[in-house]
Amino acid sequence: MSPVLALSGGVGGAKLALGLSKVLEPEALTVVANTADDFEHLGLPISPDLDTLMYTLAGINNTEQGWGLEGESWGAMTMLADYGADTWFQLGDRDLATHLVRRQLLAQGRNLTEVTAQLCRQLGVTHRILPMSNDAVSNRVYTNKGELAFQQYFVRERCEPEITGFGFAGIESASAQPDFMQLLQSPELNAVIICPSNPFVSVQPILELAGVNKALAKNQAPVIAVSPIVAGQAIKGPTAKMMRELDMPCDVLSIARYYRGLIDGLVIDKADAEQASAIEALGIAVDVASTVMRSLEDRIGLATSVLSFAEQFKRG
Ligand code: FO1
Repeated sequence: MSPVLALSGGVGGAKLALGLSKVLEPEALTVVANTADDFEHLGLPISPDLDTLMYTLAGINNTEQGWGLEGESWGAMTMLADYGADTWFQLGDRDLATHLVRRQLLAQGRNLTEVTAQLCRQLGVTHRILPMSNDAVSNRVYTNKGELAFQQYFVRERCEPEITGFGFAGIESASAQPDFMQLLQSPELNAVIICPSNPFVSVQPILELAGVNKALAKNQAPVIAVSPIVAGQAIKGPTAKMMRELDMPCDVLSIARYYRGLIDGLVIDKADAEQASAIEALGIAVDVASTVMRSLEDRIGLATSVLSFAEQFKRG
């Protein structure tokens, strides 16, 4: 079965990745996770998007919170607060175990790909989840309160500062994960799906890794994005707020313009159908679908519809 490559951030991307994992065999799907949100906290290596994908595909994610694990307890955080330690970034007791194991494996000299593969194996995740790179890349958010690391902006400052731009520290010297690169260069690749993740801080770092854009352009496989914006709103997270602050109209046409030159097709929600012809005028094909994923059926339905849209671009 020809492989499909999904590029994903956290929550929204993981929902579609779960849908894709229900309709594609493990050997037919590779999910590449943004790791530019990663940072070190309390001496532990935090990989939010990798963990959100891993927990979601394992069926143990916290669906209400959007991140972390279901059935979590917070004893360690309470004790940390008693010590007067940093608690602005919350790690539940079970989640802490993931980070302790990741810390230990990295300290033994394994790279992030190997560590992720081991954690996934032990959680019974059979589809391949890869970090975009084994090297450290760090999202920098430029704001009216100065430059912030991503989690400082997102969690500590609750996305309140006004955005002026983004940077990706370490991107010039980081290499794209080798299996990801190999797949991008493979003539067997069937489709690339850009999940409905934040274009600026989740998808862009993946695209900016050396060689990725070039390989995407060269590969015959269609590149299909799913809009993270529905009816002028982001389903979750700060995408809509960022667009407004960057003076971009908060709509699907702006998403199309952002990905112009990269994507062959854009999947938009039924609520945005009236913008389809303006997007098509940019030379981007449009599929109108139900993109709001509330249930597992919604996730599977969107995955199925994205895959059949991609089929239409089959060349030769
Ligand atoms: N998001 C929060 O809003 N508050 C938190 O305390 C928090 C802790 C956390 C711990 C582990 C993890 O994997 C993710 C965590 N997240 C938390 C989510 C995360 O910061 C964001 O969802 C992503 O970085 C955005 O993609």
